[in-house]
Parts: sequence; structure tokens; C-alpha cells
Amino acid sequence: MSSSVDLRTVYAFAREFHSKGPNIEKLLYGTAGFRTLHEKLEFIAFRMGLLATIRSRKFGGQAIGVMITASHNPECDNGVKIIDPKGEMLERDWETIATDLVNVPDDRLESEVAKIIAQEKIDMGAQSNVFIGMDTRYHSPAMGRAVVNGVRALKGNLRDFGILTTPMLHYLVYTHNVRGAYGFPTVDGYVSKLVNAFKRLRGDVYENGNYKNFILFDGANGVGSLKMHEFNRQLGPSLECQVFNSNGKINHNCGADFVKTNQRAPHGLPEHEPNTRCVSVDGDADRIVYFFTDSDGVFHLLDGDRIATLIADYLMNLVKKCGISLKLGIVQTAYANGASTDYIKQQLKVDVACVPTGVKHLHHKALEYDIGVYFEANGHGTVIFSDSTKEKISSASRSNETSNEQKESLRKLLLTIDIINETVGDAISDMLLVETILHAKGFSLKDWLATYEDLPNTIKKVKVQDRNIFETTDAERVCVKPDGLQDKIDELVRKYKRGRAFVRPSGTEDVVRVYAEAENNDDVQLLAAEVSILVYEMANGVGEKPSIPQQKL
Ligand code: G16
Repeated sequence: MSSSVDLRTVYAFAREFHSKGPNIEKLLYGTAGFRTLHEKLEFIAFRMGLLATIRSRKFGGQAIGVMITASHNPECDNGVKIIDPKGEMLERDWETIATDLVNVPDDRLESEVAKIIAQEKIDMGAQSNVFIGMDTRYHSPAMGRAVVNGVRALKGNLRDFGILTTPMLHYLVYTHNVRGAYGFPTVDGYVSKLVNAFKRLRGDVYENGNYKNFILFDGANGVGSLKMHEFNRQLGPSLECQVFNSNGKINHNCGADFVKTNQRAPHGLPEHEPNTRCVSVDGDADRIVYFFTDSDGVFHLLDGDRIATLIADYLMNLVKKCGISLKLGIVQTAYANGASTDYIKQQLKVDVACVPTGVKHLHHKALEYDIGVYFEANGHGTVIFSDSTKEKISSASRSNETSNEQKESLRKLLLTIDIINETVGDAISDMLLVETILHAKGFSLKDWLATYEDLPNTIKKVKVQDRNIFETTDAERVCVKPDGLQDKIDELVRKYKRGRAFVRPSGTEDVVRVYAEAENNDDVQLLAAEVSILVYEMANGVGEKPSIPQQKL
């Protein structure tokens, strides 16, 4: 290890500008990095600037991303997460390193940095490159400056891209490091790549059967609404997309998380015809759900499970016709609706796996398939084609032995690879793929909804004194701590037909999440309330105690 950087600057910057202060709360690199109240985050952002610089040097100067966002969380929160050289989430071992770095007091920061450099054998004379992006929260620029100071303290190089969607930063990191593999390493290059593939798949006829060329886009008052305008300029008439919720408080009464959790339309939805196709994305545009209100005024949600099944069905059909044998699999989490899992097994006859919450877990599992389709029910997901699959598809598409019909399926598979963001789920890219499929099938949202019937379900949040006392196993379907909780949950679940419930500590909010599903909505509400009360009572609940819904008293 050689060191050409004086580490005393690390402590100097921390003391002068980004002190941790007397804060002793243990902070964890969670489901999507560090996420907390913005007032508590600045010193963390500074330290992540340090870490990203060190990590970039580990890879000989390849770009490492630092994204400032609290994604679906309320406006008062912010977050910071690191993106690895291939556009993937930070490697697991480094999550621990990040956690340790954030939890040392200021006066031990310099020695902790020195420890990481020594342990990881970092050449501090090597090049480094940190890419920074941020969402539209008013405090994000301050967090960005803290990251910049972290990079400067270690004499690293940086590029500040300003306001970006999270998936755009993943793409920029990857395309910068792996030149020529995927697309041009610019935002414009990204938009063009997706839009060109979309236009080529759609052709010149923009409507088909029950599919109408109009969509309402809820931008969650976040970066997605800004970037969708850029997409709209390139899409032109090929997709008529009206953006709303672009100026208010981020995620407030709108966005994918609001719509999914409350199972209702967002505020700010413009006047529209019944059955109009609507989408909601979240604050940094990495997840998406579809919804519509029918002519009886009934709201219908089509979430990540629906998107996964629609995409898998479309790809399976292409695979069957393309003349190559490929194994496709779907990856879900415990939040997946039981009816979707049954549909995948019984109708689609596709392999399905269940992993813990967090895109990194789904992504990792999806890599085991030739084509891995992964989605969380909350609308977070994408498709990954293995390198050998891509190679097989492109060589078969050039082969003289391939029939014209096979070539057409192969062409569509190649364009699908271009329309998706394989590094991470992207709301806009996912929307373009779903629009492609609905258009190809001539489907309205009603048609899509009719493919199977969801089991009624709900997700509740319970605030407790310390959510870290909750531990789960079996892809979060079983709670092993606090002792005895799971037995009591099982007892409650047994009372309900097709009942299922689980609890897990959130990795992004200071709550325990409770999921329940059952044959009818009354039962779902009752089961969720009973489990929530159990959690509240066994773990020193904070604030108002959950209560049993009125209709069942
Ligand atoms: C993040 C993660 C998702 C996860 C969600 C909620 O999403 O990237 O994988 O599903 O948090 O996680 P939890 O239930 O642990 O709070 P986002 O869109 O907020 O970045």
C-alpha cells in the first residue's frame, strides 16, 4: 500500500464542517444505504464521500456512484447510498465497512479511514472517480456538498451530475466503467437508448385493440417528473404521457408508495375518463405501479407482482418462438400477493423464488437464471439477461439457419434488452416496457387485471422503541425475535381463510412493517390490526396503539 494523501485532512474537515457531534445512535447501512432525518445525515454523506473515494481507488479509478436520496420516504428524510462499478448495489462486506465508518466518533475517524486503507490494501496514489447524483429534496444540495468535501479530503476526483433519477446514476456509473457495452455514458444517451428501443418495438401504429395511446404520470413531486419531460420530448407522439405532481412536496399524498400502501389514487390526479391508464413513480423514480378507476368509481391497483407476471409472460412467448432454449425465472419477496405466486406456478409454469426485501437480494438471485425477472410488490424491479444469453440471442439473430419468425422474436428480445435498465429497476424504463407489452397485446388495464385475481392485502406500519429487536428468517416470512411472536402470529393467521401475515423491521424507515392477506378485505383489516397490536404490545410500541377496525367490534 502506498499513501500520497495526508489523512489529517479527514479529521480537519469533519471537525470544521461535518461533525458527528455527540450522536451515539447506531446507524446501519440498510435496505438502500443510510436513510434518516436530513438533519442527521450530513456527517454520514461526508463519510460516504470518503468511502466512495477509497472504493474507487480499490478499482484503480473506476467510477463509484453516490446517490443522495430518501426515495419513497417523506420530505424530511434524506439518504445516501453507494453504487458499485458495474452499476450494482454496494458489495455486502463494504456495507459493514460503511456502517463501521459512520459509527466511529469524529476523533477516531482518521484512524478508521487508515484501517480501511490498510485492510483493503488501497493504493492511495491511484486514480479515483466519484459520480454524485441527487433527488429534488431541498436539503439534497447540502448533502451533495458534504459528499464533495469527503472526496476532496482524500484528494479524489468527482463529477457532480446534479439532479438525476437513481437508475440514471446507476447507468452512468456502469457505462462509464464498461465502455461500449451498454450505451453512451450521458443522460441524453440513456434517454435515447430507451426511447429508440421503445419506438422500434412499437412501430408506426400507436394504438391497438383496447390499448389507447394515453397515460397519466404521477411524478411524486420528485425527479421522475422532471426527467419524464425529457423523455416526452424524445417520445413525441409515440406515447402521449401527461405528467402531474411535479411541483409540490416530494411523495406527499402521491407517488408509488402512497398509492400502493393506501390502495387509492394520488392527490393531484387531473380530471380523466374512467379506465384511463395511470402510473405513479416514487421520489427518485426507481419504482412504479399502475392503477385506474373504473366506470363505477372503483380503484384498481396493478403493482410490481402484476408487472413481473406481464413481463415474464411476454418474454416466455418470445423465448418459445425464438428457437433457443432459455431458462426464465421470477424473483419475488414475501410481500408478493399469494395469487400472483400461484399464477406464476400454475399458469405461466415459470420458476419462482422468494428472497428478503431489498433490490440487492432480488438482483443477486435473478442472476441465476438465463433471464431473471425480479420485482418487489412495491414496484421495484427489472429484468436481467445473462451474458451468455445475450450472446446466444445475438448470434442466432445473425445466423442463416434461423427462420424469419424466429428472427422476429430474437429482434424483440434484443430490443427488450435495450429498453430495460439491467443495473437496477427504473420506473420510466419499466413503464416503457409495460407500455410495449400492453400495446402488443392490445390490452387495457382491465384486460391486464383480468389475468388473475389478487388476494385482498394490506401493509401497516407500527412504531416501536427499537425495531432492531426484530429478527426474521426464511426470506422474512418467519420472525425469530422477539421470542414467541411468530407462534402468536401463526395462531391469528389460522383463524382466517387463505390468511397469511408476517412482520419485519423496515430498512428505510423507523417502523416495523406488518403484511396481511386473506380471502376478503374485512378479514385482511382484522388480521393486520391483530398482528399490529401484538407487535406494539410485545415491543414497547410508540404513539397511538393500533386498533381493531370498527365493523368487527
Ligand atoms: C428501498 C429498497 C427496496 C425496498 C424499499 C422498502 O426502496 O430499494 O428494495 O423494498 O426500500 O424497504 P423497507 O421495507 O426495508 O423499508 P426505495 O424506493 O425507497 O429506495
